[in-house]
Amino acid sequence: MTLPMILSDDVKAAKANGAPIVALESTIITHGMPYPQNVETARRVEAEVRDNGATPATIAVLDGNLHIGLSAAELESLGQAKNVAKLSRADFAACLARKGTGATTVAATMIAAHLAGIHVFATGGIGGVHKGAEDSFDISADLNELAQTPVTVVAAGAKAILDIEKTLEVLETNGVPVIAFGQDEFPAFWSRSSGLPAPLRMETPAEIAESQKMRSLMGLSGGQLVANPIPAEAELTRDYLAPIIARAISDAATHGIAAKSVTPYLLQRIYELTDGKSLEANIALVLSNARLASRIAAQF
Ligand code: PSU
Ligand code: MN
Repeated sequence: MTLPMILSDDVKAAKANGAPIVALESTIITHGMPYPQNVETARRVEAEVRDNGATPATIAVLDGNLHIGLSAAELESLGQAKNVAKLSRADFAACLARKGTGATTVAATMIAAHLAGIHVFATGGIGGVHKGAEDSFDISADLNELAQTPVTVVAAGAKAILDIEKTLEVLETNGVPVIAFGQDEFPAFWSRSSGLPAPLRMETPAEIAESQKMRSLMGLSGGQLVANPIPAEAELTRDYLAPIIARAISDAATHGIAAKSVTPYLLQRIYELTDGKSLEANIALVLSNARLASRIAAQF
């Protein structure tokens, strides 16, 4: 038995030339944004990576094959598909073994990137500790993955739908470096500010890449979380979002939303309650993360 992994021609060429590659996830396409903005955004993110001198590798499982880099047609069909599995560490192998189709979360994308020898990955926001986790035990597998798989993940922090303070605590317990890019505060996805300091602050892509390499030299497992604040002009303020998030969370409770459905439900509800403004902000921050990730990838 061999691993059914297919590298796109672009990714193969980049690997052969030692050129920078940036991994991109697919759950943001299938579960994070509505069609057709999801496909349009995925294309723009890939273009942003190319414009910044790196090769994009969007990762997904299609009919039992692990694709590292998708064609335009594959991206389009994934973006339109219904009932696609949302894969994390727990169900990734089973999906491949049963020849299924699934979108990769941050955790699964990190695993795939590492298998393909890719060091840097750009996304929107990571999963984290949900509010009320003391009762629900809902803590994203993304945090555990950051602790064990050596990939640098560029995100805009953690969403304010999460308990950000507990998310930072779990990351610290698990030995994950959390690096705010160019500011002291840990950013909160749609907002530049979370009210909480980031454990580390860095100013350059070179420092970030060197820190990851140093971890490997020390034999430390795991990756790094780079928290890149959303561009100021695209930000939604914490004050504006706080009541909207509270409403979305209470609606989720009313409808009995649980487990894997929580994050997609909240994102969709916040999109409705902000008249689409949350999606515009989400697109702007993903593009900005793709840019920074490309600059970091160039340092590896
Ligand atoms: N951030 C976004 N949109 C998303 C997600 C994150 O801007 O759709 C996805 C990522 O794939 C992340 C997942 O890994 O949500 C976290 O889900 P959960 O909370 O169920 O672990
Ligand atoms: Mn969860």
